[in-house]
Amino acid sequence: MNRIFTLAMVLILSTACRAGDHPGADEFAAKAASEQQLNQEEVASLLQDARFKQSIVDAMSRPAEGKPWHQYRPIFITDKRIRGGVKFWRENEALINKAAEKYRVDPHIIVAIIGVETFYGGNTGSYRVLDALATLSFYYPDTGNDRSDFFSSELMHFMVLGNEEGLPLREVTGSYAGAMGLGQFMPSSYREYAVDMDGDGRRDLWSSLPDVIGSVANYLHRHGWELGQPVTYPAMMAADANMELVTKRDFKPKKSVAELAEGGFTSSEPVSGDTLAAVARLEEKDGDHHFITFKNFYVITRYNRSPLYAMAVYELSEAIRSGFEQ
Ligand SMILES: [Ca+2]
Repeated sequence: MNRIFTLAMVLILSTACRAGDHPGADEFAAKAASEQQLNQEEVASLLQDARFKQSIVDAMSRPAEGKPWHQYRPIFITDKRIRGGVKFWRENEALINKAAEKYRVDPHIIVAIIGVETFYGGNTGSYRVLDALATLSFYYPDTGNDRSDFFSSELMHFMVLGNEEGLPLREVTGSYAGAMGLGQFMPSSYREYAVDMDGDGRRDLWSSLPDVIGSVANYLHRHGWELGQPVTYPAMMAADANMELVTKRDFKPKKSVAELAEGGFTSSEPVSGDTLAAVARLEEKDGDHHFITFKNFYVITRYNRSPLYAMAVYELSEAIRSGFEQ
């Protein structure tokens, strides 16, 4: 009896020295030490505390972006979210104007991003980021598109971010994908694009509104936002339009508006023929609708690749602007 107990203790103790039973965790901790000069034991200990969450795998297997536009749109374009945006803008007008001017970004887009991401801070996510990133690094679901390398890289950035910003890595919460704060920054974006707008020496994307607003503005700026330029216009499609022109994944504008018109997609609003653009297709109840999309639409897709996301941000921003200007 005693020997069995001792053997059990030895097994428990020897397990505790490893980076948990997560497949690949030991290699991750070794890599953190060799490539990022992090303390291998600390990283292993963090991974030991990371919990696999089936709910995260489930959420990743059925993203909202898999819905057609007519089902996706009502999630984000609601009276409540529009009114919330007008209120958020009015309450933080000086801050938003300051960030918009500094980073040359249209203010209503900053408000709309924060509105779509977290309902102006009302819902910043309740998953531990450590659990989310470890689950998606070590147990990525079989969706036909394995993104475990991406999440492993984000997990590494998260570990580094802990040192850089003094974040309590066991406590930080975020979305099921590990996005943090009011603007839902992934760890790599946090490190690269977050700014200390209130000048207290830290980049705090949870409780400093200047930092949050400045960071969202800087993110858009760094990805090439064009102040005052259009995001998208509805397109008229000719019966014999070249469907090859419809973008599937990458909305980087590559064709001129004149070329698109020649291919059967004409902007409903006047645009200079040499402006670069792309074509988006969104599924309404009555069938597909097409849109001419510009650089600014592409910049919004840097936040989230889905054209549904970009269109929701754009529509919300316009509704907030008209509410704000009333
Ligand atoms: Ca700060």
